Amino acid sequence: MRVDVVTIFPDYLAPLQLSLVGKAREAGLIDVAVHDLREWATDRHRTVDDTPYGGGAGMVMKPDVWGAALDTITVKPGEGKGAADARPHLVVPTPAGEPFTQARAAELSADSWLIFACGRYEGIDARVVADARTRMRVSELSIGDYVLNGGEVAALVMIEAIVRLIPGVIGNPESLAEESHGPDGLLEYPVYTKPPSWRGQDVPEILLSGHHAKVARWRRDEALRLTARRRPDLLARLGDDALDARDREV
Ligand code: 6GU
Repeated sequence: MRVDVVTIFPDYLAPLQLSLVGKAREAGLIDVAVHDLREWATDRHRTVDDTPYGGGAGMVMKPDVWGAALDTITVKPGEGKGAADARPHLVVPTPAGEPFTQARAAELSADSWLIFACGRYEGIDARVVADARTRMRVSELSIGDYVLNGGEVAALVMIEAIVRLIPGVIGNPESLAEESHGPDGLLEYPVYTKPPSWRGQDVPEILLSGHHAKVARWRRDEALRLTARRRPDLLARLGDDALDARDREV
């Protein structure tokens, strides 16, 4: 997968060199490039924003600068960088976007080329997304119901969630099946390691029993209870066949 990030704060994306995403880069599973939007500004002050039509507070990012940036990054194969068979999917982090979920992360992890357009200020001139839609897939996505100062941190969040789903990035793919927001739609059950007793708290007896079926049942019960308590919205969204009669007793 190729990942391009366009931002006026390239340093904000430094964590992409680290840890899981950094290792995926080193292993050649992903190719990440971070671009400074100001490279496409044309005036002496490298201006990227201007006052909003219709008035109001704040500044709006200029369409001509964003248009030039996206044109350069997506030049046709043969003319420049774009991988020959790849079609870009433009992701625009915005608090006004559709929810970024584990399902969205999984879909995006199958794409061969993602471009993250990080806006600052009051946002990017709306014509940039409209114009991009004429030649590429575009998703405007939000990571949650709160406001950040810009799309950079949201892009980091999304890239980490997406990249760990690319085959080969996570050592043991079974660890993806049992985590929160995994295939069963439940939050993850609590986990324990040694010692068996710590500060007066004992590891639940059943986990020491070696009885695999009972352990599995206990974990499912705990996952169901936790989800009902913390995220009743997730339980309500499960399909009719997701819970059996035994689950419904919990
Ligand atoms: Cl994706 N961007 C910004 N700027 N703020 C956010 C967000 C994204 N998601 C939640 N808040």
